Amino acid sequence: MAGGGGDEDDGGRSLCLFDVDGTLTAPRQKITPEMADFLQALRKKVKVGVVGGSDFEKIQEQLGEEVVENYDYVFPENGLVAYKDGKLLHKQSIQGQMGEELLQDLINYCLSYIAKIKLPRKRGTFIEFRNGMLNVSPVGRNCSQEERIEFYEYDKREGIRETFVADLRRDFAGKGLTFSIGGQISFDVFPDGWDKRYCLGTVCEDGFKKIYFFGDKTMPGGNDYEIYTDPRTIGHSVTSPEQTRKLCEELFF
Ligand code: M1P
Repeated sequence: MAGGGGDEDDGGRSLCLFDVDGTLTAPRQKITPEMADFLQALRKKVKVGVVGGSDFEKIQEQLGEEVVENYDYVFPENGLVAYKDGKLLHKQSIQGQMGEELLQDLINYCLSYIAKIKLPRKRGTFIEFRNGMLNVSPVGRNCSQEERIEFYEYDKREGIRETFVADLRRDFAGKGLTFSIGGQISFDVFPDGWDKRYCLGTVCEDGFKKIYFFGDKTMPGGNDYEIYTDPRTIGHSVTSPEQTRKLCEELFF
């Protein structure tokens, strides 16, 4: 556990914030009906929000068409896009923050870097331009589920993403950019500070006594690390959706 405070429920003035991939669902897969029902039962005890690195379309694909109605807060792209009580609160723009010059330097760098890597397979959509971040995938986001797993295993052995990110950190040092490996086939690039802590700005205005956070990438370098260790949250590190559920049962039921 990271952060301050105890674990007992305090009667509705608590918020549980969940990462998505690896915490509520298997990576990039749909939530199970059991887990979805469990979260609705949890909503009777505390407010429930989700904060993912993915964009809104992917979170909706995984958590269901009615995601903004079914959760009190929905924070795609680390909270750079924010929904509360079914309504869109705000959207950030990466181009506005970074400026076209730096953005193009980064895109050009990534495309030429990818062009030079030989992989078992390459597909399409190597850069996904989102509201508040760029998502860069050496294999390409168009890969199939089998190709995704193949790349993930290859990357674990060869460190493709780790080397790519280390080179970017060296070559873009001092430019105010964060490079974060959160999933299986890609990494995210966003301005410093636009990590998952960004969503805390929104929820802290709502005066919760306790904000719990549950995530699986909580080690330094993981995309849950900053929010997990933030003093405003009570951080819990989990290894699977099953463990998330068990922990919440112990804490809130
Ligand atoms: O939520 C974690 C990550 O999920 C996806 O990663 P990948 O497709 O590589 O498994 C992406 O949406 C990524 O942006 C996100 O951080």
